[in-house]
Amino acid sequence: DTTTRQPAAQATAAASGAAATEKFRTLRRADTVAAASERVDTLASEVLAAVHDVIRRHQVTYAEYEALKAWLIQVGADGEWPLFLDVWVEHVVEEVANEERQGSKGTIEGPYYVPDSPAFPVQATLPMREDEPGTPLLFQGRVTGVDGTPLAEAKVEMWHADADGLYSQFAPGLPQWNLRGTVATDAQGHFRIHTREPAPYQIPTDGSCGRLIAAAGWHAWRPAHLHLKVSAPGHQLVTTQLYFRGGSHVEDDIASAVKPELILSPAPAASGVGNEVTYDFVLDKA
Ligand code: MBD
Ligand code: FE
Repeated sequence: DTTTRQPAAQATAAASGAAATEKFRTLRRADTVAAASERVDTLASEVLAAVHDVIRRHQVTYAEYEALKAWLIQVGADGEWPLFLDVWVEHVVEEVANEERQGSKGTIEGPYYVPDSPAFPVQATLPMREDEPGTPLLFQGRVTGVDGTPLAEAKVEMWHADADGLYSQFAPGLPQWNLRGTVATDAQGHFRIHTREPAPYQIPTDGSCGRLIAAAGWHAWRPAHLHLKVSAPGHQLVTTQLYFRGGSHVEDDIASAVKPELILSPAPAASGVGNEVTYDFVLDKA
């Protein structure tokens, strides 16, 4: 009975935030922009002007200004800048970045990606505990180019939360690579991944992001989702997420990262065990 099962240890905002901040520091792309000073001037000036405008229009008080200062300081102390930015800002960056793409839709990466997960051939079961909870899910499909050519040397990287909504390496007590793996396609571009259906994800309620959500009267939930990065030589990598039709918060994701093309409708598996779903990826040329 998964509904009464407790996580092995309590996941705290400070612990998952610190892990996400540390991962970002060590893993972020080395090609970080050496921005022209004009660009910095334009963007910084406009962001500040937008803040000034809000203060004037809403007659922001000194008490409110100091509450903001205290909150911003605490976001850093909790290590929650990756969470804050990926939940409330990244979706627009992704929209702008991938406007021109013809192939599969992408969406935000979020704070919990870790590169170099264990690699598997065509048919794989993601690393998981012996008694891994959740409905078994067979996720299978094909990777092609925009012109329909099967992509034989494609990589399908998947990572997702467990049935308690927890991510390995960001919550205590989980094996390092739990529910994270990289699967290769066969000569026809096919892949098959056995995993467990994830649970919806709740933003930690005990950190700064949780305090903002509570103070504003918002909810703290993302719908259950599978994260993916799909890539192939000579093609653009797609970072995406897939959701489950009818699942909680598919219609009101706190991170605004759901698109209609990204909703799966799994059916009972032919094997009789759990569910299965087919989803094909189309990659643009590099
Ligand atoms: C997640 O699991 C996630 O995918 C995002 C974008 C933000 C917070 C938690
Ligand atoms: Fe996620």
